[in-house]
Amino acid sequence: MFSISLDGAWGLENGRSGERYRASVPGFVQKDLMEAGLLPNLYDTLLESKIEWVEHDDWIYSRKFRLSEEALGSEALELVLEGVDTYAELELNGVALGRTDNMFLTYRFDIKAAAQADNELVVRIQSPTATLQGKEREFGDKLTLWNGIPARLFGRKAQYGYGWDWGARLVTVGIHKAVRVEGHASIRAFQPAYEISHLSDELALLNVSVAVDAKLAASTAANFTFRLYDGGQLCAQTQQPLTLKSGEHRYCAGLSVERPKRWYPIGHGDPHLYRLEVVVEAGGASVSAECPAGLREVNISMPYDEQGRKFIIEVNGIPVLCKGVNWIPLTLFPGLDTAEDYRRELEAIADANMNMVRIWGGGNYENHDFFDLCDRMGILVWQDFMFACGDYPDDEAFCELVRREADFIVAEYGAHPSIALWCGNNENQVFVERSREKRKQGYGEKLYFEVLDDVCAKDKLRPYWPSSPYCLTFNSTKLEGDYGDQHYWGVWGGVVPYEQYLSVNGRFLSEFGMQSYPSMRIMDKVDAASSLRGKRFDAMQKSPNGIQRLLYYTSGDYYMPADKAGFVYVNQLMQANALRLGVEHWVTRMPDTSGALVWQWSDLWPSISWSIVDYDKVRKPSYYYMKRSFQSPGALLKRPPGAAESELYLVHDRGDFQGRAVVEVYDIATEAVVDAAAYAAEGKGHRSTRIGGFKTDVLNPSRHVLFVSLYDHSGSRLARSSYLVGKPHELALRPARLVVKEARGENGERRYSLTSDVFAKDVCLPNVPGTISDNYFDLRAGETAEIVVHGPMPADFLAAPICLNNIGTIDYV
Ligand code: BMA
Repeated sequence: MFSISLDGAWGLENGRSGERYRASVPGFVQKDLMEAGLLPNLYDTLLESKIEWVEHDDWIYSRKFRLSEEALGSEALELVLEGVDTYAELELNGVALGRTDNMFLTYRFDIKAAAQADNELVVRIQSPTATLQGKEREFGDKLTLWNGIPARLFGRKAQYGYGWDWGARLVTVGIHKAVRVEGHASIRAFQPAYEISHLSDELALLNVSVAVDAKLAASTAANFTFRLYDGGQLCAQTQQPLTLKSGEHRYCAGLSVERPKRWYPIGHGDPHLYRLEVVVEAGGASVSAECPAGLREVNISMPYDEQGRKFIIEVNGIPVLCKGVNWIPLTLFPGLDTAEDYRRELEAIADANMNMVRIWGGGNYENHDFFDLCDRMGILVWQDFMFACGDYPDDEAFCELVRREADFIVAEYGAHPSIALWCGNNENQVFVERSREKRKQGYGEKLYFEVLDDVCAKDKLRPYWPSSPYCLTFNSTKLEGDYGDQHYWGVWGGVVPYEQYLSVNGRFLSEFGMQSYPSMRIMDKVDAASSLRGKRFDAMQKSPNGIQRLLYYTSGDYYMPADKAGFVYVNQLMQANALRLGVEHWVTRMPDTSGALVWQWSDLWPSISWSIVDYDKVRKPSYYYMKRSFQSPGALLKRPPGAAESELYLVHDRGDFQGRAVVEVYDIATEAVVDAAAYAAEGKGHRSTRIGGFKTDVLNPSRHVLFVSLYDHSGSRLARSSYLVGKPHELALRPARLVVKEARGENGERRYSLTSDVFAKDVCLPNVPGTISDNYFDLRAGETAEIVVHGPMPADFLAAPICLNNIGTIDYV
């Protein structure tokens, strides 16, 4: 087999004006025009009206390429496009090859007849918006939605492109994945797969299979060899003579593995990976394919209890406390991410003591690089199908297109053990319910309960869950919280105080969030001179009444700072306070609550949003707060509303623990520990255990701060965090003199020791685009904290720590 890449420079023509440009493949028209300076860049937050014209035009991509005699002589010659966005007609040397209509699919066209030595390939992409609006008119019924325009619902194109409540409208047009010519023998093997029919410490029995496309006139005898490798070591093999039929079919065999090593998620064991290789020999040709293989069982356990039913994701029989984030695409240009881009994000996620990422249904299916990293790191993936926040059509053609997409996605990515479950959609159950009142089946119901359910039923490696959230029943979304997974948006969405989190007892919080401004790095790039009322900042806020809500929540926690940077600092801290309260409440409820996934991980443009890492990759305080709250084992303090006593919990989701916890009361007026209590921290199994209480109603919110530490049985400190008795504005902080000393580590990393003369609240190095070992922590007087900054820093980087003590405030509110 050979493969000739057609990636690189292509010609690009505007279908209306005939104007010509240079294009990059993989890429997008908008990206090329931005790079050529013909469209505003993404920090111009008023860009939407200046770029919209692109989505209303047709665009013609073209390129020439040569094929050798040998290439032309191969038995099968195919043009492979891993992704086209979205509606295109293809022509090779003037011969029509076919069309594309789903940006999530890979397309193959037989070019045996059309190919010659000198070739010209033309890809005519129709205006996505005109095409989708045409479909909308044809469908007739009016479909409802949140975010974007109704036309988006009719296409298999990343839904967020039409604008979301955290991102600009940028309706991409392009060839966004690799293009190549492939020549091969009359057979091609692809998408190897495995099912686990038995898994014990002694033995794993696998049903292995591979798809073969045979361009053969008649059935032919073939020999299949399936091999399982553990690193370089062959550990199981089976050979099977089978008869190849013409066309695309799947062929199976059995494989047994002695003393199998299981794949475990982070914190529960080694994420052991095997490699499955398949060789198919037929008629003198030999072709092969391979995939990762992870031996693990995943199921959703839903035992009944007094409240309803728990929702526990079990891996290899272990109940896992799922801690993590919701993932939206990394950029406004879906599909262009590299392994390096993913590595940076996933390492940061794992570093924050998280073990699950939910790929949200309004975005894009990420690629193998993403899942390979999750496989290797032991990160669990909750994978939505790409439907979000709306009524979806259910005519036959649309259902068929979705079936093809799901078949492809499940076969292409299903071998990755990190994918813990497939989920039908994001937040569409409420649309199903609502439309059921006027039609027999709700909009989209057929997709999530028939089409996707059918396809996923064939995947034996993981469960299928019809929607997120979903509470196991039709005719009510009210039970959400007692059954199934829950998106809780009373805080922010319902503008209730974030303390309300403490009364939310969902079984698996797959979404909840609080907004904040991005770092001053971004604010200054967008508009250094403007007040927060500036138009360019307004445009960054896509959520209705966003600025009012931010002021409401921020003023609940803090005095109003005198300047913009001060406001951004406390506003970000408010987000961290809110998320922390919710997360620690849910984590301490394990197993009654077994998941907390923060909405949302990162930003794909300079937005004011729920992200915990901003568009410049500056980690917000929430990132560091979540890292502490998710630490395992952990000791967390929870104060039920109005209670005299705070409850101390040991979180031992990773299994039995025995150690010691200490609660100290620190008086910031005298800079001394004035009270302390020690607790035996013991817990059995995978859960959280209440290990004691601590009287907090007698404490003074202006001067007392609680420090909670957890020690292992040998006395080493595993964790320490601090809690306030009241709100941060109640603390009588004094001006702090922060002293920073810099040293270079052996690997060039910068090490800083920070000290303060008085208790300092939320000490941080702000605006650092990258990795800091810790940030936004409290320092007692005279105490030293050492933090490490990794990676290259911008030239203007200055280690200038700040803390809440020194933020100037206005004096009348
Ligand atoms: C959730 C998500 C998104 C949205 C977010 C913030 O419900 O599913 O659709 O961006 O809320 O509003």
